Amino acid sequence: MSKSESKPAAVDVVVVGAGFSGLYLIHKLRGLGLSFRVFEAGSGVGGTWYWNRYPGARCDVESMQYSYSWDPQLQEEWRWSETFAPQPEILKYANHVADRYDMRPHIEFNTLVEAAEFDEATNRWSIKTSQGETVSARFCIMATGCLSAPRAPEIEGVESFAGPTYHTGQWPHEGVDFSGKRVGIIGTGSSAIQAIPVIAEQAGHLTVFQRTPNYSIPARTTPMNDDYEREWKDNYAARREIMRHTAAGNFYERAAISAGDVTPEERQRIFEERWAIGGTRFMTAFNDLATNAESNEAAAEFVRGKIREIVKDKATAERLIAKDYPIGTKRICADSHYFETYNRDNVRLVDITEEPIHRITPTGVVAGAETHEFDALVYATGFDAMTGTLLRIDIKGRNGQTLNDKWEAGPRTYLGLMTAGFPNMFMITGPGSPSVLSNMMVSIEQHVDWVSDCLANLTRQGSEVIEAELAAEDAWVAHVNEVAYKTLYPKAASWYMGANVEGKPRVFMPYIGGVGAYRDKCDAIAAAGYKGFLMQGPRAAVGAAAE
Ligand code: FAD
Ligand code: N01
Repeated sequence: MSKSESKPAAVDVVVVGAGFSGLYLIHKLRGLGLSFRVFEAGSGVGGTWYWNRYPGARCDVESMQYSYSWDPQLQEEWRWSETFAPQPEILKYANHVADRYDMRPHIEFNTLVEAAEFDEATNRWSIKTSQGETVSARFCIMATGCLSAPRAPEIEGVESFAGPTYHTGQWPHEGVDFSGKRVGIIGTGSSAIQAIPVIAEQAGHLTVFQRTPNYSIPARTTPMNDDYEREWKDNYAARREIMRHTAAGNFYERAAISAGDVTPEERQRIFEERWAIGGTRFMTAFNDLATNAESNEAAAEFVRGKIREIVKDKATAERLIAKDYPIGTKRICADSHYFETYNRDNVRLVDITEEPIHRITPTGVVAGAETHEFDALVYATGFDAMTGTLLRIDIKGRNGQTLNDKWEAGPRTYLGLMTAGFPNMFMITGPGSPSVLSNMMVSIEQHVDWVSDCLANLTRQGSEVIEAELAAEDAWVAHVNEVAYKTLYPKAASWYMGANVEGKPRVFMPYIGGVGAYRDKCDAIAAAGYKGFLMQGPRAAVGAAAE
């Protein structure tokens, strides 16, 4: 008997994905006593940290903060080696959690969910997997991740390159030896900025193809200090609670003043202080860097000055400096010696706005008037973020409507948790929730807690179906938009806006109203009988009763 044959063909819940969202769901669903199955495309747990094994990959949220908070024992026992954990250690942590809580028997690995269809006659989802199985479930929870649909560059001849090619988001498990090799890397986002310094140390020569320069702050990761770790552990409960109610889910000092409230000298001093501390908390040096163009420009100019100081070749420095979008409106990067790497003799920057890539050939890349010959190519070209992974699944809701059709003009959700017309399908950190604008561990836990409380409620009520109301969804989409356009974020052609994928609608996808404020809204909606959600079932119509 095969593994899946020993599993029930009908369950209460199907979970798609075994990253940090899927693992926490296992813990919660077990607690609720519901029957469930978990499908994972990869051969192991960890999601992002399973797939993104490129050299230099690490967290840019402090290790003490980027971890689960749901078991005090776990957070007391686990020890991080550095202030910002490297990818192998985060993956080890995910595996530790899976083993410690005996989660693996619930997960079916190497199993891609290809399709999910809601049957209105039975109020159940029919979920098809790559193993040829169809599973029936009352609820389907998409724990599929926001950054889990990697994109290769759409460049003529991309398939023709004769040497090995590597996408940062699908890095080989056995690692890659670039020693002595001529390597080309396309992209200068967060992944590239982490990978470039490490690859440059190993490769014979590295050529970086940059389309848009990025702002990056030194991460300044250090070995974990015992006293620092102890202080965190002694205060974990209180700090975690504070984090849940902050703007971005982090325990960082956030200034209460505008950059315009201080003298230029004081502003410079504060930026210097943040630069010296390192990491993305640079963006909380003042309270209006995301909203006030002048304050933002002061921060951007400070970083430009740093790049000019670090990079010796003036022309290269100018090419590395972002000038036409506000700092932070494309995901701010955290690096370890990124700009310094351009001072190496074996590294060259090609600005493809000056020397466009014409095509990839079997031996290299033709850009401008030059042919660059390579032994290997790295695509650090990012993801079809937030919606890509969901839309790669053939999802059909009421009346056979596909999610692709419904989201043709951009994602539409209520709270980033559900989308009208697709009953009983939840998304963890879906578009319209703070997700990628936050410490995702905090947002993942909040969503998983909310969804499992909701399932417990439905079970208690005897309701079979929960569905977002269209009017509530429309109001939420309008709110998400309104809040976004009060900030500088829409000014950048970022993946937050869908701008990195040709033809993708330009909609600001995450909710920027803040992790704490968002949590309060979700809690208030649940307390009001799941306002804005319709519920149906043999015994209760909770949503209707609350009207
Ligand atoms: P994922 O980890 O993406 O897991 C989703 C899982 O679902 C994957 O394993 C995938 O294989 C599986 N899946 C998807 N579709 C299907 C399908 N159809 N069938 C079966 N399985 C499927 N966040 C931070 O807060 N701080 C950071 O420092 C940070 N660093 C990051 C660095 C990188 C390189 C990347 C790419 C992201 C980073 N993030 C960071 C965001 C990160 O994605 C989240 O922190 C978190 O790991 C997401 O967990 P998840 O379980 O929701 O999704
Ligand atoms: O992807 P990206 P990523 N020709 O989309 C370029 C998280 N993360 O994997 O900017 C040439 O940011 C593209 O250019 P442009 C984090 O949330 C976190 O680096 O579109 N270039 C860009 O430079 C992050 O934001 C960490 O003009 C092409 C790059 O490729 C998210 O994951 C580390 C191209 C893609 O950058 C995604 O990061 C890593 C083409 N055809 C990731 N297509 C932490 O440190 C694309 N590009 C926490």
